[in-house]
Amino acid sequence: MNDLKTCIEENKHLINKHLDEYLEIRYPDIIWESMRYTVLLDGKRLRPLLVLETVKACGGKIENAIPTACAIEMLHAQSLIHDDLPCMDNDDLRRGKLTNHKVFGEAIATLAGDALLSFAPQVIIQKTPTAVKNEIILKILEEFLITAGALSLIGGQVVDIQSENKKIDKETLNYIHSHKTGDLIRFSTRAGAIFAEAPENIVKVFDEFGRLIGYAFQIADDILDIISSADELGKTTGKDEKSQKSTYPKLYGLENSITEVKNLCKQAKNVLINNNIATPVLIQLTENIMIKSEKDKK
Ligand code: GRG
Repeated sequence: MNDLKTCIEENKHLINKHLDEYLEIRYPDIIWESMRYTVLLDGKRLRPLLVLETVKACGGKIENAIPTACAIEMLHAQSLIHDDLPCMDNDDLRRGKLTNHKVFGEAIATLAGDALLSFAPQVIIQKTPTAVKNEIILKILEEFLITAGALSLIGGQVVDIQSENKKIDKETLNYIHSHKTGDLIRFSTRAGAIFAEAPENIVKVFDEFGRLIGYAFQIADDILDIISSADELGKTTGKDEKSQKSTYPKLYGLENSITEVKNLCKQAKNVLINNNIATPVLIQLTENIMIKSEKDKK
């Protein structure tokens, strides 16, 4: 089954089923309701899809990686909840609905993000099949915690916030993109290869593939912020310009940004093809990032 749309829908169904189960409501109900709210809203589930497709590409069993794929989606949802808070991007709309703090208030939304962050590693530990070696679980946990921390997502977000209303150089922009967005995508492809017990050189190939599409994904996201409507994206658009964010299109212009997305995606495809580990879904996913950034030309 190679059609990307079908694959995305099947993956969504599988991941949502497990997220719903893991996030059953306990006492106090309000925190679980708030956690569930953003996690279960209609997102693309791109990161879980990358985990599971990489497992398949490496010949592993997807059931071993489902808890980690869900934990990554929880971490992603946590970053969205906190990113939308008034003290950060101050947004009202996410995944086509009101943001978490608009529904539950700032205190519960902040705590829901915190709770997701500490619940996700518990899911990895408690729900990964016992057949998976402890050393793999430990490696995944280490990489999860690094990705969630100051060396990665938080570091990227901090530099992003500090760069508002400032002219920044290419290195700083690179730091923001690769840490704020790229690292979670990179961890998703790495995790897939690690669960499939792929040899170190193949883990490195998926690391590079994840790095390239992660970078392209953030540039494409910034392009879409300029060329799309809120209805199409399910989140407020034109925000980067309003808050004087340092983005690739701002620094290099729209046309150069589209060219850069194309170059990165071509490189990403070549990394898979040259190492004989390309699958139709991974290739189509990469092409999809490219196509999205070109939307304005149609
Ligand atoms: C990890 C403790 C901790 C804090 C997070 C707030 C923060 C620090 C980082 C912000 C990270 C962020 C929101 C980056 C933007 C990434 C991005 C392009 C999101 C959109 O992803 P999609 O398009 O969204 O996959 P859906 O809704 O489809 O999942």
